[in-house]
Amino acid sequence: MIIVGEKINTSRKAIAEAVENRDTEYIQEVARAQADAGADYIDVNAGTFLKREAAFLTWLVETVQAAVDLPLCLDSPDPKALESALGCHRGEAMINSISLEEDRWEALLPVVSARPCKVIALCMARTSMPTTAQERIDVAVELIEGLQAAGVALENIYVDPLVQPVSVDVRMGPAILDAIAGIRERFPTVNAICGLSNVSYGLPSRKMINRHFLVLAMQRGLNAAILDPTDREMRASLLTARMLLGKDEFCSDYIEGYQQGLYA
Ligand code: THG
Repeated sequence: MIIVGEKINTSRKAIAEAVENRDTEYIQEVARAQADAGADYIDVNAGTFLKREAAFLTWLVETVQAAVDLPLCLDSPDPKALESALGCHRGEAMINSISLEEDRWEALLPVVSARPCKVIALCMARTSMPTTAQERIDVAVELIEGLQAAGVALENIYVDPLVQPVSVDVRMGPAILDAIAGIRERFPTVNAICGLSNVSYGLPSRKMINRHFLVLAMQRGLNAAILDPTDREMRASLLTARMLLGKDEFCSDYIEGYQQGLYA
C-alpha cells in the first residue's frame, strides 16, 4: 500500500493559518508526524488561496522537503502552480490530479508528460460526474489511454474512482468498489488510489466508515490511499487487512504494529 498523507491541506483551518503566516515550524511538524507514521508521499494543497496558490504551494514544497526526505503529492488543478512547485521539488512527484474535464486535461497533460512523475487520474467525465461503476470504468479507460498516448507509463498512473458520499446514494459504495476491481482487472499495472473521507460525508462516526471502506477497497485492488497516517485505528485496519490479503510476508509488519502498541 502506498500511503499519501493528507493533512497539509488549506481546507483545514490550522493549515490555512500556518500557510498564511509562513509558520515553517508547524508545517514541518505535521509533515514529520505523517512521515514517522509511514507516509510514502505527503500531499500539499494550497487550493483555498486561489491567486496566491502558486507562491504558497511552492513554499509548502520547500518547507516540507526541508523536514522530510519524501516525494510530495502536489494537489492542484493549476498548471502554473504545479510548474512553480515542481521547479523546487526533489525526486519524482505525484501530480494530483488530471481528469477528462476539458480545461483540466489540456492544462495538465503537458505538465505530466514533460517529466518522469506519478499522476492521479481522477474519474471526472468531460461535463459530469460518473455515478455507476461502468461509467467510472469508461472514464478511467479514456484517461489511461490518453495518458499512455502522451507517453506516461502505465505504472505511473494512479486512477481515482472519485469517491462520493454513500449518504447521498447507498449504491455509491458498490459502484466505487466495483470500479476499482474493474479498472485493475483491465489494467493490472495501473494503480488505484482514493481519498477515503468523502465516502462518509453526512453520516455520524465518519472515521469508522472510512476505515471499513479502506479495507473493502483493498480487497478489490486498491493499492494506494490518501488518508491521515497518524490516525492509529486507520493504521491498525490497514496493517491487518494487508496481512489478511497475503501482502505482509511472515506477518512482520502486523507484528511490528503490535509491538509498537498500535492495537492497544
Ligand atoms: N482524491 C484526490 N485528492 C484528494 C481527495 C480525493 N484531495 C483532497 C481530499 N480528497 C483528501 N484530503 C483530505 C485532507 C484533509 C481532510 C480530508 C481529506 C480532513 N478532513 C476533516 C474531516 O474529514 O473530518 C475535516 C477538516 C479539518 O480537519 O478541518 O482533515 O478524494 N485525488
